[in-house]
Amino acid sequence: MSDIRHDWSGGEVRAIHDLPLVDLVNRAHQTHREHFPAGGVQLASLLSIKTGGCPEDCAYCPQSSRHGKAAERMLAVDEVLEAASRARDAGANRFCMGAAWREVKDGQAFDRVLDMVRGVRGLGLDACVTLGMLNEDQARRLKEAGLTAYNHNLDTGEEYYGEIISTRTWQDRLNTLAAVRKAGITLCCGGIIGMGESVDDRCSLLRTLANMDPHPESVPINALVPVEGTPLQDRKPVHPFELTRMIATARILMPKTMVRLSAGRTGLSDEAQFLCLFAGANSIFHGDKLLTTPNPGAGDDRRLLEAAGLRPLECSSTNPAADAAE
Ligand code: SAM
Ligand code: DTB
Ligand code: SF4
Repeated sequence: MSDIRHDWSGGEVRAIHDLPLVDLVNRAHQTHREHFPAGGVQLASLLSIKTGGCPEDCAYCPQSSRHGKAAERMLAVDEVLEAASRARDAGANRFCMGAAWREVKDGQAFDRVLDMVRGVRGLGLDACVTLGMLNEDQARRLKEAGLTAYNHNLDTGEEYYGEIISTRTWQDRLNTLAAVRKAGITLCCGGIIGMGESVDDRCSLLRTLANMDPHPESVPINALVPVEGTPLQDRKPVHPFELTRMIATARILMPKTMVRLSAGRTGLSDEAQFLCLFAGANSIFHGDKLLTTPNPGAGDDRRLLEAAGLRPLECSSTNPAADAAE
């Protein structure tokens, strides 16, 4: 069994990341097999419950009001539960809801989110939300409503963070993550590659995540989706091997974590996606839309999984690795 460690040095992380690709992928795949049932991929579904008009200035994000996206109305609980039910019928067992908020504010909108969480859990699905910053009391109320996971990404390494976001600090991000942990909600925390960061910045992000104790239960690895109107609109796509390296390194550093091949799949061939899944990713977003940008269709995913000999992973609420290990 691989050791679960929380004391990785920068040099160690970089050395793993830079292994010959064939060795890196082999080691990551072995680690994956020690901790998870072979061939399982969790399907998660995403829904934007409140789109656009966000006061933050995240350079990658189409939903910032600075990048031209006007605010839309918040969805009603019924609309969300209908979408969740369709997602469940399509094979998803985790339903993630995102709001373009800087932070959670107490009041009607938050109460509605709590109802959505209760409803999604009532359908037998894991429920994850991403609502921006929150405090301990708000985290406690989400936990009481049955929330499985809270998504709050660090996005990039601490050293590069200031190039991407100026309206909130790295420490703000960590404070929210601590509030989520304190409430007993599982953490979903990852980042994006392809924003002009260096390999050291990527390794720095992975090191921060891997030195958390416990590790985040879920680490989404996104490839930037360059959206017109954002400062990063002209960024060139990363090579699929770079994404593979990021995923494989995450798998080795955090053996029991769900590593999610997240945004950016529409730009990847079947072969590239297969490589990422072989190198330790064990979840994808299923459904033809992420929050505001396109994602491969359900038919494409079905064909890919079938051709690769992969099957939707039946896991709910708990991370399957938690049972398999220790
Ligand atoms: N407003 C909340 C927040 O920032 O925490 C939640 C929603 S925000 C859209 C969730 C995450 O989506 C971001 O942290 C970022 O990692 C990811 N994301 C947003 N736009 C993206 C893009 N164009 N490409 C890849 N990932 C993106
Ligand atoms: C995450 O890391 N990726 C998802 C989820 N967490 C919320 C969001 C990706 C958004 C991609 C851009 C868009 O569709 O707006
Ligand atoms: Fe707002 Fe979240 Fe987009 Fe940043 S990533 S602009 S906080 S919606």
